[in-house]
Amino acid sequence: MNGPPLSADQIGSHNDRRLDALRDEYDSLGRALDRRGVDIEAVKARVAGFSIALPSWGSGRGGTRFAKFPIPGEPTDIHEKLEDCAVVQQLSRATPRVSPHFPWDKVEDYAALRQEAAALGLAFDAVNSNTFQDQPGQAHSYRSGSLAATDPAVRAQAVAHNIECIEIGRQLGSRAITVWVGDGANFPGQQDFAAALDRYLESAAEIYAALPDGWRMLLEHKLYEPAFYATVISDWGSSILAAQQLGPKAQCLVDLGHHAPNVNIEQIVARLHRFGKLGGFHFNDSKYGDDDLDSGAINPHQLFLVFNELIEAEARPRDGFDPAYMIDQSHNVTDPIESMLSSAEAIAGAFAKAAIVDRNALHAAQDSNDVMMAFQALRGAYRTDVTPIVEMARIEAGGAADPIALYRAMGWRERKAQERKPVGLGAGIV
Ligand code: PSV
Ligand code: MN
Repeated sequence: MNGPPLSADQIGSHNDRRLDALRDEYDSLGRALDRRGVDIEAVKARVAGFSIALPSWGSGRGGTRFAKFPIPGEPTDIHEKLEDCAVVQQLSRATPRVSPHFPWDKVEDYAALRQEAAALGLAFDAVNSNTFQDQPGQAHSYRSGSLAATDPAVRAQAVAHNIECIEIGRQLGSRAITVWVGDGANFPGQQDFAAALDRYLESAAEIYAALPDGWRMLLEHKLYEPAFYATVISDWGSSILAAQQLGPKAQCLVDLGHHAPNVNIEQIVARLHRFGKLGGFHFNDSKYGDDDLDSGAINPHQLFLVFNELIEAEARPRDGFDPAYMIDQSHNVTDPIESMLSSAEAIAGAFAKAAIVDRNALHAAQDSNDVMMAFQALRGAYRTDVTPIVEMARIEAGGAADPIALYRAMGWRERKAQERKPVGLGAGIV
């Protein structure tokens, strides 16, 4: 069984070259924050305690519906995906869990897979079901929907698949299932909106009933795609209504790319939390639609504002506030390991910025309707370069000062290009 891909020495000697300069930058930032009444050590401790799950599917090159351009050495199965995720975790120390997707990640022996992950320094996060594609040998097609299909046999098959995912997740040590369905319509008149939602709710209740103790069912909404006229769980409103009807173990998952352009996602976060239904996140970024670009690449300010709401929520927890943070990106033009390293850093940075917001000043300004000072409380934190905090937390946890530089220097992908079989051409949204 493989151990972690890098040795402590490799990381240590990389870090040694950077430590003096980093200490200087960290101390200088510490003094600046101290003048603002912020204890840098306390912020660093919060950053050290923050983690995000990696999507198993994000370790391969994604594609658009036009094409996929694989790179030599990309992973071809869950074992190789875990190896790559272990590289990300070792270098970033912010991504200790992997969120698997079935049937993409199916194996014979899940107890062995769990051990394999543990030997690589990884555990498993929420399992994801897939009823948006047909699989070879499958009895019924999902071409006309899955959990909301009109054909009861299709619905039964989709429910059974989700229950199988829960069973696999149980063996992997996972505590949640994320359910996203593409069910919807491409044409006006195609679907009876009310009946489709009824069918979805009935199927979802069967999955809910199979949840083991301590498990959550995360409902992921998405405005459109693959259905281009109407989607059954299209928005946070449909999602929270469904979660409320299902019961306390059902919560909503917010994928940042699954909303109409310009929608105020941070407000959605606050609303879902208000009703104890904020279950998790799929982090990514977008310019136009569900672009699945790297977190913080397009709109880092939005990411900061989302974390600002999360920090508010953390201070005022409702119903065991414990969101599952995950990345969900499609790396079409970059090395997926580099994208995940860059995204983990961007997400941790947004969290750190939100953690240094002067909450007293913000709340006082809000209460006295001092608009400019409320805005300045956020602005002051957002314009602070928190890189030394994130870097110091990472190094102290055993990670690399410059994860992408060390990743390139270790020649991982080149080595894997010799060892792994090439993946095929083709198109695909993942
Ligand atoms: C759908 O677009 C989605 O965001 C869901 O989370 C899927 O499970 C994932 O992408 C995989 O492609
Ligand atoms: Mn998603």
